Amino acid sequence: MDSIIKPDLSGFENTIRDYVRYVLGKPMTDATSTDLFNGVSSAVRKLLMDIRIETEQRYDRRDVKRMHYISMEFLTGPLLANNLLNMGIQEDVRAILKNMGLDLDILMACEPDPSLGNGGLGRLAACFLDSLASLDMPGFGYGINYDYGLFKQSIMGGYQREKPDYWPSRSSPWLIARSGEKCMVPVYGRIVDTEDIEGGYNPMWSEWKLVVGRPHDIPVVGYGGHTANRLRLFSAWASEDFDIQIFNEGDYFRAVERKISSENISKILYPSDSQEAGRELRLVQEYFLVACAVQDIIRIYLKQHDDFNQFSKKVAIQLNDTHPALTVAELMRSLVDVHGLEWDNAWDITTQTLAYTNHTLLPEALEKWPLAIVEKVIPRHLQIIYEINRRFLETLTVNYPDDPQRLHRMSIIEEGDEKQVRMAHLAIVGSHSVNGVAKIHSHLVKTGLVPDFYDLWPEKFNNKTNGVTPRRWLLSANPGLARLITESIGDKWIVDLDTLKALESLGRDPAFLEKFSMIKRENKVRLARLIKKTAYIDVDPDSIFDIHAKRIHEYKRQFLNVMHIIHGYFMIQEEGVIPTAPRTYIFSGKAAPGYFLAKLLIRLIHGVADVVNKDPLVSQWIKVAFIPDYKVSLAEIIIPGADVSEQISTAGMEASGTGNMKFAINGAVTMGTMDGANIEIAEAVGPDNIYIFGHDVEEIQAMRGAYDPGKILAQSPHIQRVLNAVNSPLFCGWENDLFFPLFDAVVNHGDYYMNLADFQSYVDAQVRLSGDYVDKKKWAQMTLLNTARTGIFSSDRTIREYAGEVWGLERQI
Ligand code: OAK
Repeated sequence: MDSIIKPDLSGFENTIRDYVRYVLGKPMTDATSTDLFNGVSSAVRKLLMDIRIETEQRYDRRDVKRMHYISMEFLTGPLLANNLLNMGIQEDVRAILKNMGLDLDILMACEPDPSLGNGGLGRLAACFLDSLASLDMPGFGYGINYDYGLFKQSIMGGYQREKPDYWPSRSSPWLIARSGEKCMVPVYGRIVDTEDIEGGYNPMWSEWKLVVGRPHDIPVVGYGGHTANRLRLFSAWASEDFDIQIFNEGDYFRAVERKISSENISKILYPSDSQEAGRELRLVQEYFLVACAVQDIIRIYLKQHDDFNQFSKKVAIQLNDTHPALTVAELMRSLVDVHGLEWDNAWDITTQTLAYTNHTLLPEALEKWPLAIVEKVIPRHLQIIYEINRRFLETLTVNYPDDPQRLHRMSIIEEGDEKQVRMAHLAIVGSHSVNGVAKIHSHLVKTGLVPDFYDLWPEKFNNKTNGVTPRRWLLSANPGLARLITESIGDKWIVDLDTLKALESLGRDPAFLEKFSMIKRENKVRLARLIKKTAYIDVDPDSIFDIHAKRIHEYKRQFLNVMHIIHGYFMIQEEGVIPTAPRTYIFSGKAAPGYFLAKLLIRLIHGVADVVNKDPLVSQWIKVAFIPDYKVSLAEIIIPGADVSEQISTAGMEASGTGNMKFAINGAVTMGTMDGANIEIAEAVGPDNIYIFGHDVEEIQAMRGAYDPGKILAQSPHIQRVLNAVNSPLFCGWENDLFFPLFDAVVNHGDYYMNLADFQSYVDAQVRLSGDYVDKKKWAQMTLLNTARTGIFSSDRTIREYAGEVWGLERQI
């Protein structure tokens, strides 16, 4: 590793003082903690800018290839701690502040989470940006500067309540407004000349309204402080020219209304995770992002080139799921309509530049846009999509002359009562690479999701197993463990996580194991304090901390977990069977505001918690807690405090998971199904260091159609007891039949997520786990091996794979 370049901190204190005095207009004595957080951040930002400018000059001088990661979500989490650690100055800054009578930890706690993402896909994008900068690679993010991020969750009477999350999108110290580089985005309007594109006509897209994209940059500094890339987020503004035109017509209110409606585009992040939003405004958002990004990318490219001959050699674009799939049409439009390239040339450039990552197999999350909406919002793009499809189907006719059914299946346009654009097909046709995010998932993309495309272009398909950044998820989130690791094996792990392997042999050293276990205990104490503060529940740090933290979704099977808790309750209550070890079941996660069953599940968790925690006997062995408002900053406390990581999705449904990796790296033992990256975690840690249960993908597939939960129910008095309790007043009190819909989905509607099929095997695995936990030495060794053997789940490894196999991106040290 190249040594850390520490920036010069001589002016640091003065910058803070100047900020408070000259930006905020206050004497230091009046500054609040938030003022001081902003002051410190602006001093850090100054250092970041020096690195950022040097980095850009280095890239320009070398005319490097750049990769642009286009994503509707970037879930960065708080940035101060991470920036300080990556620049290697956290302790120096702590000392400077201490000298000023300030406490860095208190100031860091003032930073709001920029929650510009829902979950997995958005957090992955943030980890990737950290890895790109840490690997000194020219990789940049493009996203939307939402005024409102993901809603804030509170719990009232056991129910989820949503409140808007108005984060300082216009005043965050990390955002640098780039007013000189705005993008003009035409939207709506109509086509007035529909002549054939090949005829050399430039069809007239007229009467569009113009929206302005204003870039705001967040610098992303890599570990070591050598490289700072940027995440560029666009805010939507009304075009002043256009408003003035209406204004001059005398219609002042219409001019203002139009301004407001344009600015709605970047107002709010859609809160549905793995579910299609299907609203016009969402399509406008997707297009707005893509149009701004493409314009910006081309502008940057043309600063150093006169034509497009080098474009795909200098530019790579990664589409984070299908949300930015309109890039295919927008890049074509730009190259053909704006820059005058021939269609075939433009198409070669487009496909050689673009690559697409799929993040879900769930049918309800696969984007399809009705033609009517696409035509209304972006009529010219629809024409281009038709033309792409026409040519694509033509080649298919050559490849599969007697197979019209196949053409139907593969067409970018889905026929039917309501014709729709299949965004995944558009992304696949327009890209040179298509990847899934874990081995099993990539296999299922090829064989289950789009087998026809795999048959046509097998070489396009590849796997890139996800990863997480060790800087945020170990160095920053778990300082105790990070320190112990560095003391024991040096600090190379921070940039080469595979070196954690060296910890394996220390498992034979009782003193080391003792230290390792003590750190987990301290992290559990820290988590217990959080639980007390947010859920008002006392929990015992010596009990097993069993954690299920992720979005609430039927396929993630929080219900199965709750069934197991209820089962444990009855075993103690009715059968006097005491568990081997006391356990605290900890849940955290948001439900999409419109997802009825997921929200009801949150209510059930609280109902069960109420009964269990109040029961004088049972509560000695089982406690249940729900931590509200799961977000990055809370995950950084929750994950290091876990003994057990619940990763129990129905096999075949979780594309990869990344929480599973964060838990394992922090020494939690996984209780999981053979799904997503759990399979690779099992491979890495070995069968003795993970609890695998339930049906695997093949078994689930074989069962579909013939699966009868009623049969399992009839044969299991335990399951009957659990489900009858769910459907009884026990957990809902006076709110009669409250949980019937959850009961009904499992008992009367086929149990689509197969909770019952996996129940017994889950219970058995949990019993085994409790038995192992009480063997302190064995447990400590297991957890150590989880940390030692999960180095491959660093996002540095993932980014190296993308860089080498998809992007052709090189280190620029
Ligand atoms: C969200 C909206 C639409 C499509 C996919 C998602 C999403 O967040 N998918 C998640 O992506 C993560 C990163 O690849 C995976 O680890 C999760 O398994 C997957 O659900």
